Amino acid sequence: MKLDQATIARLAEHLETCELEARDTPKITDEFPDMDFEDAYAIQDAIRARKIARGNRIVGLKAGLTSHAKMKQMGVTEPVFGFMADYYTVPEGGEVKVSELIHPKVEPEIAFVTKAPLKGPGCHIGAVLAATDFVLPGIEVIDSRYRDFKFDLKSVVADNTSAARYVIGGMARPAKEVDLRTVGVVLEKNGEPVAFGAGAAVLGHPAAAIAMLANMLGAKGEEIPAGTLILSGGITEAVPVAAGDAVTLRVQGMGSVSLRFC
Ligand code: 0L1
Ligand code: MG
Repeated sequence: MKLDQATIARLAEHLETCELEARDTPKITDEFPDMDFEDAYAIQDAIRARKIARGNRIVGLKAGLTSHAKMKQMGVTEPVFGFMADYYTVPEGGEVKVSELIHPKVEPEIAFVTKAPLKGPGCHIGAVLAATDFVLPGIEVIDSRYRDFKFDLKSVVADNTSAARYVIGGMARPAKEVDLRTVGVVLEKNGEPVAFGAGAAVLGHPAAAIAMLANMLGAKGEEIPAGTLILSGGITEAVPVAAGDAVTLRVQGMGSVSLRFC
């Protein structure tokens, strides 16, 4: 680690305040170019601890930047991992207040819910499928706290991977009954299809993103507990949204899920 505890705490407070006040900021590596990934995840953990101390619950985990489309869109080369707090949750068909966000975008995802713990190292797609209770469609609303969505991987990890809101819904299906590589998704904005893809866009198989998360946590002596909701990452590039927009995700064989922006 390159940063001391006081700096980690200060950066966590800064980034979380930007989130809560919907204010943007330059990326933190401008000030701390030598910070490493351990520092970045320590800042994310400190943000999580601040929320828990305030009475929020952590209701899920996420993988981000898991598709080539997203990596190309953001100019990065590796996946990242974050968490979902209780107030990020939007009910199916519910509203997201744009005034609470900076510059939201939506992305189509496959959500996993586990029924057994997953622990790395050595976690693989087979272990993930065996430990998955069901999968279902999810829309993630991302909202980087960095000005103009301009960041590098360490800055985005510290910023809890731009996590902001999410909705899950549609039809929950046992993972073994769906070919998650060929499953097709259509993202619609105001009734118009705006992005299309198939599950294989996520690291060849969305379960591979969950295995990567288990392996990353395993390296720290942690595991994904049974009953965890995990968003496996955007299948397409992210689509900007504004007040008045209605977004629907249709996933082949799994129904649809929607939200609105007001
Ligand atoms: O969930 C995601 O893929 C987002 C990861 C962070 C990068 C971004 O803000 O696009
Ligand atoms: Mg995402």
